Amino acid sequence: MTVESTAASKPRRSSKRTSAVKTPAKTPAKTPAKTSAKTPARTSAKTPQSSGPELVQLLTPEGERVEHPDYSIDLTADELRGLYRDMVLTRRFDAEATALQRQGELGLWASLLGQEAAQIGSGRALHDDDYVFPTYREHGVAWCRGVDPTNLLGMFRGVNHGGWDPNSNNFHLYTIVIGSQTLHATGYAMGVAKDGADSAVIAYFGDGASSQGDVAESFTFSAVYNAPVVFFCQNNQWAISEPTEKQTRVPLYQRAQGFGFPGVRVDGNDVLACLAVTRSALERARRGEGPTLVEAFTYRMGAHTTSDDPTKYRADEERASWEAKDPILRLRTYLEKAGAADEAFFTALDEESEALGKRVREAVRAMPDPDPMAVFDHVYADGNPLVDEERAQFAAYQASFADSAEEGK
Ligand SMILES: Cc1ncc(C[n+]2csc(CCOP(=O)(O)OP(=O)(O)O)c2C)c(N)n1
Ligand SMILES: [Mg+2]
Repeated sequence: MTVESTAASKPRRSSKRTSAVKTPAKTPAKTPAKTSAKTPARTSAKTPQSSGPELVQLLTPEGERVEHPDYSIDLTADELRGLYRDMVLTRRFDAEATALQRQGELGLWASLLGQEAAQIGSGRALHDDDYVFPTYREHGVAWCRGVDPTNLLGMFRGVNHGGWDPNSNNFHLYTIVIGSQTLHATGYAMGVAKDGADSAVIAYFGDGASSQGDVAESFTFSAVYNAPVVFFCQNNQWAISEPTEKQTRVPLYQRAQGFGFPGVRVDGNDVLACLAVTRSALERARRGEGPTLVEAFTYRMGAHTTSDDPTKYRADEERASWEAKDPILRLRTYLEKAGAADEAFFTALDEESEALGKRVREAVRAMPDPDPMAVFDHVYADGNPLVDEERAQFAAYQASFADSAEEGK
């Protein structure tokens, strides 16, 4: 099935390849079965969510390399080890952050456990001059962009509002308001097109965010203006406690068709497939052929955040079934079978992981508390009377503690 872009705008750059990206669905996904009014919607809505023949996969959960007619990849042993290292170190960093939250060093943490392949595969598909608009869970993408992992923790410790300069790594600040970054990405991509630049933009968002109006608006604008943007939806099956079947009655990637651009579903636990599919979508954007929706079909192995308890709403068996599809384990199996990595490589990586954990721990504990008054800085470029009033009130409140400490002496 090929979905042609209906965008009227001309491609920004001449290109030898003008054909639209094919969606890999050889067999159209089934529409939900008709149900009687008495049948609970929950049962029928399950069907389109399951992974079907439309899933692009290059590495099976058993670590076997398979081919796909529309997507191929040929990596050196060195590149394969690089992807493995990225995923292992990202997981180690993430585990350390979760532990630091439990020790009271962070206020909150949103773990990416299970989503390493989606993030490293897509992150490594990017060029330096591409621009990334993440959610709050893209620690693996941040890693690929060269953002120091310790910088990701300041906001979660409550000592800063972000922790890095977005323009240093072309990696925007984390966005908590779900879906809003897809509009920022679309606007940015429209600017890229107007500048005649040949870079691309990628927006990350979740299955839950796909229900936001912002996402629908960004799909419309990017399609109509032929914006060079890739929408990378990590369908991790849950939006806090809401399962994906409460967000959509069709597989998410099929939504793109209604907006006039291609959509593709990739095995989000297969780093090779995520790399190949994202690379292809970014190239299409760079050629001036407009947006693509990539749905990375994956699973949130952990809690939504450290404030959440998933045992309240999902079954242990579900998690266990996804454990068998672990993204890191399958690449390790392949590396070993292909003779692309030896014991010395894995041992050295273990040591590197431990060193990263230690560095992160030490950096977090050493983060200085901010000046409480700093919260009023940078609210308005030229100041504002209301903020000035609040600043004065808060200064008086702070001073009251010093006064009572004096009285107590
Ligand atoms: C506009 C908006 N509404 C509600 C929330 C509260 N909220 C935070 S995360 C979340 C679920 C997001 O789920 P999903 O998009 O699937 O991303 P995931 O957390 O699974 O990565 C919600 C509803 C929010 N941050 N922003
Ligand atoms: Mg989700």
